Amino acid sequence: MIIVGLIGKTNVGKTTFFNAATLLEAEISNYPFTTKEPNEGIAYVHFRCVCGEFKVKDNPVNSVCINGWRFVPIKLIDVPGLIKDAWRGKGLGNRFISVAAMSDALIHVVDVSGSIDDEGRISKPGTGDPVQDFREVEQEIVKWYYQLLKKNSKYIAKWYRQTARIDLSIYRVLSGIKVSLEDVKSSLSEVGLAGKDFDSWKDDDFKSLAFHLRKRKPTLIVANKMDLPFAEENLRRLSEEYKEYIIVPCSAEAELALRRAEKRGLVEYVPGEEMFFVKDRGKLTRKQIWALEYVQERVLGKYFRTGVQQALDIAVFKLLSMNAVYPVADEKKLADGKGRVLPDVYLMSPGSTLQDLAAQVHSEIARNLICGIDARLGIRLPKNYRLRHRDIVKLVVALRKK
Ligand SMILES: Nc1nc2c(ncn2[C@@H]2O[C@H](COP(=O)(O)OP(=O)(O)O)[C@@H](O)[C@H]2O)c(=O)[nH]1
Ligand SMILES: [Mg+2]
Repeated sequence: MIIVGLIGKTNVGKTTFFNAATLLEAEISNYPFTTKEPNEGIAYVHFRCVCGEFKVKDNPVNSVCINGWRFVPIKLIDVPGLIKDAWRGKGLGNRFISVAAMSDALIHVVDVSGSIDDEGRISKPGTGDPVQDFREVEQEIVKWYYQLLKKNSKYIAKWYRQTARIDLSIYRVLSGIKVSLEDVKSSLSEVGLAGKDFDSWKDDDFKSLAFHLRKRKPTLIVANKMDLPFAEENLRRLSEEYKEYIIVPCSAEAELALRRAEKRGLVEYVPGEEMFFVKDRGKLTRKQIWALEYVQERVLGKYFRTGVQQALDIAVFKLLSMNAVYPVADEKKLADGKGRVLPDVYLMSPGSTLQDLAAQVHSEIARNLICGIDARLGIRLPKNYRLRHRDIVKLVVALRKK
C-alpha cells in the first residue's frame, strides 16, 4: 500500500489533518484494515470512477464508490506521540525522521496563518513565519540525510573498494529508507560525484548529495489554517519563495468539522466536494450552526475545498503519478468471478505492466498470465503492456492442468 507521511513543525495541524483524513475509514470500509501503530491510519484518494462512463452500478470490494467517485485506500502516517512543545526547534528527533523514511511521498504541513511562534507554541495569527518554518524543517531533514551518509561512510568506503560502484555502495546504506538506486544515481550525477573517487570526498560533497537526495522524495506543501487571518499574504510569500513545490491551501480543522458532522448524520458531505448540505437545521445546536457557517464562509466560500482530500489526491496521482486500474474477470460485464461489478482498483506506479498488476492481484494469476483484454476496446493486451489510469483489464490466465 502507498504510504504518505505528514511532516512539519509542532502545532501546524498534522494530527488534525490525519484525523480528518482517516475518519472516513471507520465509516465506509468493508475491508478490515488493521494498522499496527496508532499514528498510522487509512486515508483515501479519489478519482472519477468508470462506473459513470459505463453507466453501471458497481459493487466495490477493496475500495468505495460514493456518488460516482472511487475512493482507494492508502496509508497515512503522522508523527507518533510527539509531546507538545517537545520540539522547541532543537532537531526533529528520530520519530519524526522515521515518518519521512517510511513514506513514498510527504505532505509538509505549515501553519500559513503564522499562529505558532518560533518555538512551536500556539499564539496569535501573524506571529510566526511559515516560510521560515518550512525552511527549518527542510534543513533538518537534509542534515539527517547528511549525518546518515557521514555515519556510514566507513561502510560506504569499504563496499566502494570492493565493488568500485559508488552508487551501489551508497544505495546499500539508504535502501532501508525508501531511497531507490535510481534516486542515488541521479543525485550523484546532478552533483557531479558519479565519477569521483569516494576516498577524496569532501564534507561539502556529502552535503550536496544529502540536499539532492532530499529533493528526490516527492513532497508537497499543505498551507494549513487558511481560515485564519494573515494566511493569504503568507501563502503568497510561500508561493514566491518555493515555486518548485505544489502548494495546497487547506483547512484541516474545517475538514474535520465537516467529516464529524457527516458522521453524526447532520450534513451530507463527500470529501473533496465543494459543498455540503445541512440535513435538518432544527437538529443543530447553536455551536454547530456557528461552526458550519464558519466553514462555509472562511473556507468553502473562498477556496472551494478544505484541501485535505485534494492534498492526498495530488500526492498520489500527481507526485507519484499513480494509475488506478480495475482488473476484472469478465470484460463484458466488468465483473469478477462472483459477478461483482468493478470490485477492485489497484494503484499502480508509472511504468507498471499487466504482469505487475497480475502479481498484485494474486501470485497464481501472475504465474499463469497469458495476456490481457482491454474492456473498452475489446483488444488483446500483451503482458508487458504499460497500464494507464482508469484502465479496465481482464487478466487472461492459462487453465490449470488437472
Ligand atoms: N484555525 C485552524 N486551526 C487549526 C487547523 N488545523 C489545526 N488547527 C489547530 O491547531 C492546533 C494544533 O493542531 P495539531 O493537529 O495538534 O498539530 P500538530 O502538532 O502538527 O499535530 C490545534 O489546536 C488545532 O485545532 C486549521 O485548519 N484551522
Ligand atoms: Mg500532532
